[in-house]
Amino acid sequence: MDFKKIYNEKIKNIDIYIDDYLEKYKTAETNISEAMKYSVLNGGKRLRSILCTEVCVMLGGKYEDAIPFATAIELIHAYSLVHDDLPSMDNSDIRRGQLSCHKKYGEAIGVLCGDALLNSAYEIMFENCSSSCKIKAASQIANAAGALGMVNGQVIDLNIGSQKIVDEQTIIKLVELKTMALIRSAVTAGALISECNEDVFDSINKFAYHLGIAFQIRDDFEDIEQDDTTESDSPNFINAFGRERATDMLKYHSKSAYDILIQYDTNGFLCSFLNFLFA
Ligand code: GRG
Repeated sequence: MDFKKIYNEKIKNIDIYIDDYLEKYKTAETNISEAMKYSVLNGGKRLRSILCTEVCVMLGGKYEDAIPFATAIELIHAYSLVHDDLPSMDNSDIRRGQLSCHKKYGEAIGVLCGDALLNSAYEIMFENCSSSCKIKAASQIANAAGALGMVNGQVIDLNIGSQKIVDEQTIIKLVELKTMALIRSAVTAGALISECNEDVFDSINKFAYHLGIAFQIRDDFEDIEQDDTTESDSPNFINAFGRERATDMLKYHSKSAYDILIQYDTNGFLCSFLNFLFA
């Protein structure tokens, strides 16, 4: 399998779908629709949306049923990045190698663009909630993004403030909420939409847990490598657990995710995707 080619095609298909969906906001006749497109279609791995559609298809569901929900998750992810970059949060000028939304359009539009993206995610889910499984998937996605999920993770992160080192429990909780919740909901939404049985759902849910943790540890290592330093300013797996334990944890969680996935992944795409993420 030419993984890179297939992966790029999947990204392209998702981007076309998102681009088409966001067209309707052009009728706003302000620059909000431009800011929305700018913030979503500016690159990114499309990890969450690909997980949602591919898990659904892998478990016997239809791509067409999953893609609106995959789009919603990608819109929520983009909103979180736009707001995370704001001066009151991470104050970042660059996102995905380009000016962050508020740097390009101003801070007020940055706030409003995040709001609009989040609402557009709910719009597309409502428009497509044509079965009880899809309603359940939408509910899990909303829960993962909200005050018991990603938003709370961000609050914990803000409360940690400038402390470089925090205890292991806090790091795990932070990651479970800030990073893993949305990734997990992408996977579980895909599984719910496929209408798989409960045993398969439970197993796929465990896969998502291991994947979410592994993904954040990998991101922490990447941050350190990019900054060309041995230590990051913010608390992460490496300064909480030490390099060696963090490496072991990365191996353990990525292997655990793989071992579950391989039982279901008949066409091999998602296993290759994991290899690509954790190579
Ligand atoms: C503002 C409510 C709110 C939440 C912000 C997503 C987030 C929470 C903060 C961004 C900072 C960060 C490092 C979060 C951890 C999750 C993570 C690794 C995000 C980046 O996800 P990727 O690598 O990004 O999938 P791309 O650009 O590939 O889509």
